[in-house]
This record gives sequence, structure tokens and C-alpha cells, in this order.
Amino acid sequence: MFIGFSEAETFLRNCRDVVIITHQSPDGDCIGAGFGLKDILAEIGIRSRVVCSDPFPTRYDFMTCTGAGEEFEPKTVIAVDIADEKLMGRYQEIYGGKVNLCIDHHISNKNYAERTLLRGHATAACEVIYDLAKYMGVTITPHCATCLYTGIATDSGCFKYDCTTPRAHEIAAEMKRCYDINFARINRYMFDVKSLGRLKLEAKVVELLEERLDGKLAILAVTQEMMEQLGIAMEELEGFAPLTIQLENTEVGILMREREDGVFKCSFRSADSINVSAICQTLGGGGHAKAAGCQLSGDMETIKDTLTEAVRKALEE
Ligand SMILES: [Mn+2]
Repeated sequence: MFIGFSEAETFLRNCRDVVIITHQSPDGDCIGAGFGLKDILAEIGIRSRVVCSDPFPTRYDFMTCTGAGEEFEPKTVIAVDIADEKLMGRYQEIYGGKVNLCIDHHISNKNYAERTLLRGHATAACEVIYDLAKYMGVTITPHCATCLYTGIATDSGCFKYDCTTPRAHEIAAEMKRCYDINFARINRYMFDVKSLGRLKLEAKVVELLEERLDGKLAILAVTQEMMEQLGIAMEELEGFAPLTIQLENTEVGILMREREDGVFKCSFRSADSINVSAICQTLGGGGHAKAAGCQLSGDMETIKDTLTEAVRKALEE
């Protein structure tokens, strides 16, 4: 059932002992939404704990520094930024079919929760949560503001992607006025700072950028073996996908990352008008029109051919 702010407020004010689930391969938005919501619940006297199937990458320490929360038997389950229960990873076994409230901004949301607060055109789950907190009149602490700002900044590619709403800019402006948030430091950490291994990997990976379909498709595939050779963790490849559409004339870019279990996580980016969410849906995935993903297992070259065929069809439409 889809609900509005009023029902979401009533629900939050009456819930207790909340577990907040963030999606696997956590990003700035789900971490910001999780820890921001934890602060908001604390303001209204409700304890909560943030969980994730994967560890939170260390570069998000400035958000996770408040701690995941104490141990308790949860009475309420809230999912943030999760369009599909599958994205809960190992927590799907525990909380699958038991999510009481989902707060999300993915138009592809599967409506799996008891109640879903969906703003399909919001930049980030953090934008929805900020507006909800404002609606509720809850005090937003500086840490909470930092979390929510980071989610909006990261999901909008630093206010660069099409998904960036006027509201996202307004929220950033409100935050600049009201809180002492170091936007420059956050964005430098989120977008510019890289390890030496990462810079070297970028150089190496650019060598591997492969043009297909007369240059309209660019594929970048990184195997586990390459990651091992460079001593780099899969999480450090976050943010690589946009690199694929820096190539001139490219319409669609795909970053393929091999997980430890051999499954390739494929992150699609659209340079302009091709809807990559629609392409990913034909491959069992989803996402946004300009940034989407799917997961495929099998031989790397076969997967590349499958992806190429799917993109070729989309280009012909
Ligand atoms: Mn998001």
C-alpha cells in the first residue's frame, strides 16, 4: 500500500524498536537515509539500529560514526532506498515479507512492504526523508543534516544528473543556511578522493574500455583477478560507472564488476536519451532512466554479448 507523509508520520510516531535496512553494496544515499532516519527517530524517542548485508565502506565513516545502534529484538522493520526485497541481501531471509514501512524514490519500487512512502521523482531517499522530517516538525541535528545532504549529493552526482530536482537544490540551500555542514569536504570525499590503487586502476581500466555498436556502447569489465592484482576492494570500484559515458559518442556505458561468487554486477549509465532502466528490466534488474543495473552470471564474454544485444535493441527503438 502506498502512503503519504501523514500516514508515514503516524506510523513513525507509533512505532518502536526499529531495525532500518539499507541495501546491499551500500551507497551514500542508503547510508545517509539509514543513519539520518536513525537520528530522526532518536529525536522522537524511538530507538533504532541500522543494518546492511555488506560492511559500510570506511569513506562513509563521517555518517556511520554515530554507531549502528544497540542490540534489541526489533518490533518494526523499515527499509530505506530499497526498491526490491532482493536488494536486502542476507537480510531478506530474516525480514523478507516483514517490512512494515519502505521509504524510497525508485519508480521501479516493487511495493513489497506493508506501507510504502514512495516519491518516484525525488532525487534520493534522503530527499524524501528530509521532507518527511520537515513535515513532522522534527529537529534535524547537524549529523542528520550531513547524512541527508550526502545522500542527495551522491545520488545526484553532485547535483549534476537529470534526476536532480529543484527540491534537491532547495534542500541544499536550506542546509547551507541552517547547519554548519562542510559541503566542500563531503563532496571532495565523495567524488574526488581516491586511493593510489584506485587511480592506478582507473588508468589500467581505461585501457580496457571497449567500444561496441560503432562506439555507441562502452563496456568496462573488471574481474576479481584484476582486483586482486591491484589490491583493491570491490567497493573502491563504486563511482566507476560514469567513467564509461565520458567517452565521446557513447550513448550507453556499462561497468561490469565480478563479485566474489563470480556473478557480474552490471551498472548501466545513459549519456542522454536511452532509458537504461528499461534495458535492465529486460535482464532482471532495474533502476533509473539514466542509471540502472542488473546482475548476470556466466562467462564474461557471453555476458558482454548479451548486454550488447539488449543495448542494440534499445538503440533501434
Ligand atoms: Mn537512492
